[in-house]
This record gives sequence, C-alpha cells and structure tokens, in this order.
Amino acid sequence: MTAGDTTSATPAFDTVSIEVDAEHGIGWLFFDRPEKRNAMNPTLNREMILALEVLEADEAVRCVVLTGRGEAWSAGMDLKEYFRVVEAGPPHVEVRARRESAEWQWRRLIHFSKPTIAMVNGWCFGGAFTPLVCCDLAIAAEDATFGLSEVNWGIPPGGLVSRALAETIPARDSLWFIMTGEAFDGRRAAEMRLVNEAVPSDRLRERTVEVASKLAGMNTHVLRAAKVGFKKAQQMSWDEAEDYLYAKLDAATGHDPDQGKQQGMAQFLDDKTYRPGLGSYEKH
Ligand code: ACO
Ligand code: V55
Repeated sequence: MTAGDTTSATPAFDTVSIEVDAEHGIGWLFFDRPEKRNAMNPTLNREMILALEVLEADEAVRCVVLTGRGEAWSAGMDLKEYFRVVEAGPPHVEVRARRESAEWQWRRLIHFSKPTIAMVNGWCFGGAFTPLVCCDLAIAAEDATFGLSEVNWGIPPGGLVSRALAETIPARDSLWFIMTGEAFDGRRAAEMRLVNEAVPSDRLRERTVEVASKLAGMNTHVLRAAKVGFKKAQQMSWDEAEDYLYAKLDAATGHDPDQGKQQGMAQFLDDKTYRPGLGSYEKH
C-alpha cells in the first residue's frame, strides 16, 4: 500500500498497490514490481485477487484503472517464478499457480462489478494480454510495446491468451503476431482494436482520467448490467440471449436503487431537459 493510506483494513501488498481517488471515483490498481517489469509471479496473482476484492467493496471506487508502475504495464508471466520455480515443485504447486492466475486475470476481471479500464503505459507481453482483454476498455500510450513473445522463448501462447486474442483481434492479425512473435506499438494495437485508443504518452493519464471519471459519474448499477449482459450474450445463441437479456433487463431496472430508468424517461419525455442520444440524464 502507499504511504499515508487511510484504509487500514486493506492488506499490505508486496507486488500490487491501490490508490483511491475519491474525488473522481477512480480506484487505481497497479502492477507494482517495476524492477521486474511487473512480471506476474504467483504472489502477484494471489494479491490481485485480494486487491480486486478491496476495490469491489470500496464504495468510493466507481471505476477501476489497471496500470503498471515504472516502464512496464506487465512483461507477462514471470519466467522464473511462474514457470521455472513452479515446474520444479510438486504438481499441486503448479495447479494452484495456474488457478490463481486464471482467477483474477479473466474469471473475476471479465465480469467485475464496476467498469474497468486498462491503461497500458509500457511493455505488455504474453500472459498480460489476458487481463488486458478482460478489462472493459483499454487506452494505450502510442509508444507502448506489445508482443506475443511466447514463440520467441519456446512455447505457444498459454493460459487463456489465445482465447483472449480471439475476443478482440481479427484472426489474420492474431496469427501474424502469435506466429512471428514480432512486437507492435500502441498505434497498431488501436488499429486492430486490441485497445480503444492510443494517445501520446504525456496525455495517457489525463485521457484515462477523463474516460474513467465519465463512467464513475454514471449509474453503476446500469453499467454493470450493460457490460455483463454484452459479454455473456457474446457467448450465447440468439435464442438463449433473448431469454437471458430480457431477464437481466427486468432484474437491472427492478434492483436499481437510483430508479435511473424512471428519472431518465421523465427528464426526456416530460421535462425535456436532455436527449438520451446526446448525453446522460441528471442523477438525483
Ligand atoms: N519474467 C521474469 N523476469 C522478468 C520478466 C519476465 N517476464 N520480464 C522482465 N524480467 C526481469 C528481468 O529478468 C530483469 O531482472 P534482473 O534485474 O533481476 O536481472 C528485470 O526484469 C529487468 O528486465 P530487463 O530485461 O533488464 O529490462 P529491459 O527494460 O531491458 O527490457 C523487456 C524489458 C523488453 C520487457 C524484457 O525484460 C523482456 O523481454 N522481458 C520478457 C518479456 C516476455 O517475453 N514475457 C513473457 C511473455 S510469455 C508469457 O507471459 C507466458
Ligand atoms: C501463459 C500464460 C498463462 C499460463 C501459461 O502464454 C502461459 C502465457 C496466463 O497464464 O498459465
């Protein structure tokens, strides 16, 4: 945790850190092993699970930004501590390491209860593509460096990396980078829609805060239903999706403590104070 942090119940982490900007409603979640380029070792994977729980429970946090300390977003799985050390131990050690890696990198992150943005500040390799894709949105520095470097050191992309790629990047581009192992920059990442936008590195934080603040100011309840609904419907047939999405629509509006839908309709139809096509209703 950072010095002067007031949330004393928060565990003290070694490999990740959290900063809460209550004014903007942003929870900053950092890969925090800059000296190892934020490579993901078993400790980091375990701490990320806990950190996501802390951010989920903190009511001041209305949007989470996942980023890296130092020069890297994340240099992927830790080749020493995730592979060499773990493979030298008994089988249950590897089983646990894989489970904890998957637990936060996709399982919890992909349907996280608050909006998530990956702010890619630098190096992003291999295993790091899984949490990248599982964040709802992604903004990269134009000069960030990405790569599916697995083939360069002797394995095919492992974990859920190939599945994550198939969710975002077209097959031609995926296969190009999976097979050549070539690196690419933030502009190329935006061009093939791995990230939403690439911006000059000196504007990365400002632009991310702008997007995160917008989401933080919206109806969290509705955003959750909207994002989870989209992501789950992606995996379903039209028939299944029709049942599921109507069930979620009714549940979302029924559970919404803010009665957003009633306010939204009244402000458009009766008060004529805004247009939903051009911006959001005013929350009371
Ligand atoms: N696993 C373990 N240690 C790592 C990793 C990694 N993925 N990435 C960097 N480190 C360590 C280095 O071993 C070094 O440690 P040391 O100071 O104790 O010697 C330290 O981080 C700094 O690394 P450098 O290579 O000196 O940093 P540099 O800034 O020159 O290069 C770069 C950065 C390009 C990211 C380079 O470190 C690199 O190629 N890393 C590996 C990237 C990769 O292929 N990751 C695996 C993807 S595949 C997968 O995730 C399954
Ligand atoms: C990789 C990632 C993994 C894994 C094995 O290609 C290999 C990287 C995210 O987990 O378990």
